[in-house]
Amino acid sequence: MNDITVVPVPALVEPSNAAYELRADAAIRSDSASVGAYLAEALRPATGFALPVEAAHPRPAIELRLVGHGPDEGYELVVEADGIVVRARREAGLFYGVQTLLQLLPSTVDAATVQDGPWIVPGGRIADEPRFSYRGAMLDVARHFFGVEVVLRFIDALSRYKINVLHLHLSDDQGWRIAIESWPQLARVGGATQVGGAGGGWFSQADYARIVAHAAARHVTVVPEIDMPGHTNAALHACPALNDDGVPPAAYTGVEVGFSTLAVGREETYAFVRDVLAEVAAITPGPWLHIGGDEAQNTSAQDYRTFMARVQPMVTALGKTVIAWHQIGPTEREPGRIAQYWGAKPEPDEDLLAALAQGDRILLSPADRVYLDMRYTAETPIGHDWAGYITTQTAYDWDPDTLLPGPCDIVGIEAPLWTESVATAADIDLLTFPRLPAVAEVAWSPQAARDWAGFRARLAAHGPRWTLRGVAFHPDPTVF
Ligand code: IFG
Repeated sequence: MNDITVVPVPALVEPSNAAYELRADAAIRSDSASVGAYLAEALRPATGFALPVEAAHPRPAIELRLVGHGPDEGYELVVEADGIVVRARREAGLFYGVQTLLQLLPSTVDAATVQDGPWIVPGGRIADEPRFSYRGAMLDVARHFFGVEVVLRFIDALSRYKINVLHLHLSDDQGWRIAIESWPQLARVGGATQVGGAGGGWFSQADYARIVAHAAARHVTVVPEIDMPGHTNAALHACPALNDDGVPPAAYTGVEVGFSTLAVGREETYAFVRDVLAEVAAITPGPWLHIGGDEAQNTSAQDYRTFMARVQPMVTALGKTVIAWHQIGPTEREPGRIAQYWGAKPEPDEDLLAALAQGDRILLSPADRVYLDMRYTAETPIGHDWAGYITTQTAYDWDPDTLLPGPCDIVGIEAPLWTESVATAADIDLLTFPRLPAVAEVAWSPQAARDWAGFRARLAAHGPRWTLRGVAFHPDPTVF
């Protein structure tokens, strides 16, 4: 296990002189049917091996064992000449041990067709666990809509790097993207367009259930966001009753922000919010509902506080925990809420300071480090630059513990991809790879175990894997 190219880098690697060769007669024995099946399906195309998965086997090549001890998402991986064993307290740990194992095999294992072996795994022991429990990526499906298949592919890609949360930005000025049965016009009318005017779309609740199930099988929790009270033109356009004068604004297909607001003094607004949150909560098994709260520039500070004081308890009453952009900081605090910080240095941020003063837990999304819609350089054909350029090194070379002023309870890190300028799956790939694996390592690996020089050498070895998997990544010269 010398010079391994695993990303995120494991907490502890103890190389040995042994090695294991996976052969055609190999069998997998697994305490977890789902992780066993995942591993077999990941190995079969490139090896061409049958790789039966069995609950009991006299001499399995690979064994996935659930044991009654160890850290929540941690695992131990031991590779010896006569076999490989992954041990974990939970299935998620087995899944993460499998991701590491796949990265210990030659990169050709990621091919969709049979490749030549030998399939050698270097020997040794890895003991690993994550630094942060919330390791997320966000996909904005509101500015440009992306169908289920694109979202499932995004989940496949991020789960290989032990990312365990997918935040879906489901509503904004340009589009409403989740069907709400009690307000059918929301998606039908509010989802009819997108940035630029052509196209649009939305998820039926069955589509959303497919996304949730695919994510769960890869130990990814879905966090739905209904952005309020700002970023609401699509809802206002779709529902005349939400507008104070009953006259809906036109559909918006531009890229400005901050101009829309729900009518805070109108009772229909709270009936709308209650119905929407109830339906979204009912189809979301995860613990969190994201209620947005950013850029409510057309909502007075008092109205914003009034709105949030009424809406946050609705989330709690649904048995969920509030996540909101850190502008929520000054409002009445809801127990357990998470403020998602998206500031960029060096602005002193009153809302963040208020969130910290209230004891909010913090989800870090520093825009000048992890906003995947930022260009890499001035030459990047799509993306923004308001938070600066973000190369893979910029995304990697920082310490979450020293980012914010003063002590705070950091739940983890999330890399948002806003899609004003992102229209295709190839655009998603270009901005996401290689920077999301960099953020994944910041969120998973011990600070002391990681450094840019070592990371870039390891990450460069992932280029061939992405090519084999059809990921149209950016060949960032700071990496390759
Ligand atoms: N800020 C807005 C997003 C998006 C983004 C693009 C947040 C929380 C700029 N809000 O980021 O809607 O427009 O970089």
